[in-house]
Amino acid sequence: MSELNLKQIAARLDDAASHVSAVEQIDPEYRMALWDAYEIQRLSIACRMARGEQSVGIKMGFTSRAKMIQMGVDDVIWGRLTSSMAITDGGVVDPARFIHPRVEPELAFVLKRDLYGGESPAQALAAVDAVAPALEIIDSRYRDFKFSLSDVVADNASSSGFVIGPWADPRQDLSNLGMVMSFDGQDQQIGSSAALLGHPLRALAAAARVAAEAGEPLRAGAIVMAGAATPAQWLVPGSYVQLMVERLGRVGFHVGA
Ligand code: 0L1
Ligand code: MG
Repeated sequence: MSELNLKQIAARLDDAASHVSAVEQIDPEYRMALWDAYEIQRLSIACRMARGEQSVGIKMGFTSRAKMIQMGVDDVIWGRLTSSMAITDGGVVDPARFIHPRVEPELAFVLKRDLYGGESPAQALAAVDAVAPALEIIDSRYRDFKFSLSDVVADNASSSGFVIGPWADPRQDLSNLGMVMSFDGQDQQIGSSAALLGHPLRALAAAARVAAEAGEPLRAGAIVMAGAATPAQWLVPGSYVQLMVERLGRVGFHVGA
């Protein structure tokens, strides 16, 4: 696909996100090469950077086996996090910012050292400053949340918002932490950190690999959203969304009415 075509599609997706307006799929027939889809993602995030947003890290998607099987893929996908996607813990999120938002329970890491890709999970841990409970708001820019693999990659892996709770020492057993996401105190999804590629540190090592492969290795200070422990839930206007992670604590946000 020509650079001009890729740029046009990137601008269309950026426009859909910034004007909160759904668009048709770009690759309904599954014909687009994945590297073209990642180039569209890069170009569409570049539009945000040109408006003053900063890169703050990356998000991992399809980190659970169940979601990989559902999508017919055998690797993770990833997207870029920018400063405007950050939501304060306990803050209010205006649902009008999104087309059809969903939320999913995750863990986040922040790095104290660069990662270059190829690290083992234990080596990746040595570069981590802290770990935290986190919630990701995903919002596909495609009509009816319907997409192919390259569609969703081009659309920044549906990344739209993230909320990070209290940072904790990462040198503890993260392998099987209970995670409960509730709306107004009612449990919605119950899972375990083991859903993240079997261990959240594997998701972190995978993040280091994909970022390095893209020529953008993860730097000290970068945030990594490590992937969802359960299926996502539609946001309910007026509700309070909370995630409780065993030993790590709570994170949450209010959804405006
Ligand atoms: O796990 C993820 O964050 C992938 C999000 C992309 C797929 C979706 O929108 O459900
Ligand atoms: Mg996610």
